[in-house]
Amino acid sequence: MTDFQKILSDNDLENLRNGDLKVFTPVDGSLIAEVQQDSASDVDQVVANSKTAFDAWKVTPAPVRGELVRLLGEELRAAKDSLGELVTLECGKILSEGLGEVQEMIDICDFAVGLSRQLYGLTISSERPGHHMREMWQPLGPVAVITAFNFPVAVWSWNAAIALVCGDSVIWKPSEKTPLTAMACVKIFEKAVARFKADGNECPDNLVQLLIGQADVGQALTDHHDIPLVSATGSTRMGKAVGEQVAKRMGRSLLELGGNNAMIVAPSADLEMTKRAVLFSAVGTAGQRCTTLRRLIVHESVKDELVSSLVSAYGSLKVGSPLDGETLVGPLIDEDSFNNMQQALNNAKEQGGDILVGGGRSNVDGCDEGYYAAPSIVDMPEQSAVVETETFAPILYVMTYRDLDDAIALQNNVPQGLSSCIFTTDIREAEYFLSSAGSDCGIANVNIGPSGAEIGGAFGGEKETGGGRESGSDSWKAYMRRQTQTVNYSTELPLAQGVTFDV
Ligand code: UN1
Repeated sequence: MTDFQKILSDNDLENLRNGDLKVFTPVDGSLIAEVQQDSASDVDQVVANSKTAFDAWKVTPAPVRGELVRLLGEELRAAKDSLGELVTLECGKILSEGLGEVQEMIDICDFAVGLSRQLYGLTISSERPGHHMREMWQPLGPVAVITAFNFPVAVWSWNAAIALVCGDSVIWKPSEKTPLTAMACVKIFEKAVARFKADGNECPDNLVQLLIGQADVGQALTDHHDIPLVSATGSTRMGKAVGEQVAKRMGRSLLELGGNNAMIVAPSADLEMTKRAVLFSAVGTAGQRCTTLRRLIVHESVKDELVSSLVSAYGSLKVGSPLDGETLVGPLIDEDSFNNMQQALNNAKEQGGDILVGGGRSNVDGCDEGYYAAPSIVDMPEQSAVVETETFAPILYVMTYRDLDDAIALQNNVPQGLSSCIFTTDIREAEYFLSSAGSDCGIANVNIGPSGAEIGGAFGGEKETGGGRESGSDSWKAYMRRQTQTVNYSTELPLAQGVTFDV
C-alpha cells in the first residue's frame, strides 16, 4: 500500500474508481482517484432537498443547532491528522499548513457554537405610545458555498459552521481539483449528525449536500431562485460572473476573490522580523493564498539590506514533497499554474523587471510530474501591469518609496483590496496606515504579514476582492434575514409620523 492510498483510506475514501472526474495529486502528478461527478441537471433535486432540510432546521432552536456544530468540531479534532494529510495530498500545501487548515475549521466551529447563543438583534424605541420595536435575525434558506482548491476545507467550514447555527442548509460545490477533501468533510459531518441524533436531537436529511462538478454545476446553482445566498471564493473572473448572475435574480452574493497584497517596510522596521514575515507570507502555500504577499514596498534606505537578506534566505528554502516534514515549499497545483507563473515572469522582464532569485522549475526526487517552482523575487522599476495582476504563484515584486504617502498610494493603487500591512516601529506611521488616509483593504496589519488571519475577525476585502466578509465578527449577518418588528400592546392605533386616517 502506498502512502497515498493509506491517506485516502484513513479518510474513508476507498474504492473511488471509474468515476468521470480524475483526481491528480500535485505532489507527484499521479492519479489518486476517479470520482463520480454531478451534472447541472442534478441541481434542481439537490436544491429541493435543501429546502426541505431548511424548513425543519430553521425552527430548531439556535443553541440546539450549535450543539451539532459543537459535535462537528469534536469530530474534526479527532480527524485532524488524517484530514490535514489529505489536504496536503490533494492540494499540495505542506503538512503543517494542512493541519493548520483543519485547526481553522475547529476554531470556526468553536466560534459558531458561542454564536448560537447570541445572534443578537436590537431593541428600538418606538415613537408611538404602547409600542415597541425590535430587530430579529431569521434563518435565510439554502446557502450555496463555492470553494477554491487552495483552502479546500477551511473556507467551507467558515461558511457552513456559521450558516448552520444561523438555521440555514448548505450546498457545497468544491473546486473540481479538490473533491476528495470535500467528500471527507461530509463524512466527518455525517459522524457529527449521527451523534447528534443518538443524543435525541432531530436533524433533517440533506442539511449539508455536496455537488461535485464543473462550472455548469456552479452556474446552475448560482442561477437557482431558491438559493438566497451564494458564497463564492475564487478568482475575480469567476466572482464577477457569479455576482452578475445572482444580482440578476435579486439574490445575495458573498464574494471573496483575488488579492494583491502588499507590505510597506518603513526605515524603522525590525528587519529580521520583517524578513521572517515576508518568507511566510510570500512563499508559504507556494504563493497560492488569496492573502499571499505579492508586493514589497520598501523604503529606499533599507531596501538593499532587506532584499539581500531575502535573496539569500530564498536560496536556502527547502522545496520538496509537502508530505515531507522538512519542506517549506510544496508544488503548484498543476501545470497551468506553473505556466502562468512563467508568463508573469516573462511579462515582468518585458516591463523592466530584474529577476533576483528563483522562478524556474525545481526537480524533486520521485515527484517528476509535480510542478515545483523556486520562489522568485523580482525587482520592479514601477508598479506596471504585471504587478497589478494577481498571479497565483510565489512571485514577490519589489518596489521602493521615499515618502509614506507615496507608499500608501502605491499599495492602494491596484484593482484588488484584500490584505495589507506595514512593518514599522514608529507609532505615528503605524496609526496613519490604519487611518482613513491609509490602507484601503479589508485587512490591515502592523508588524504582521498579510496572510494567516485568525477566524475571529471578518475576512474579506474591497474592490475586485468582492466586498464580502466571512468567518468571524458579525459576518454571520450575511447568512440571516433581518426583520424589523413592531408590536402594539396598547388599545389605540396611532399611526407613525402623526398621520391621521380616521374613518
Ligand atoms: C484564502 O486564501 O482563500 O488568512 C483564505 C489566511 C487564511 C485564509 C486564506 N486564514 O491566509
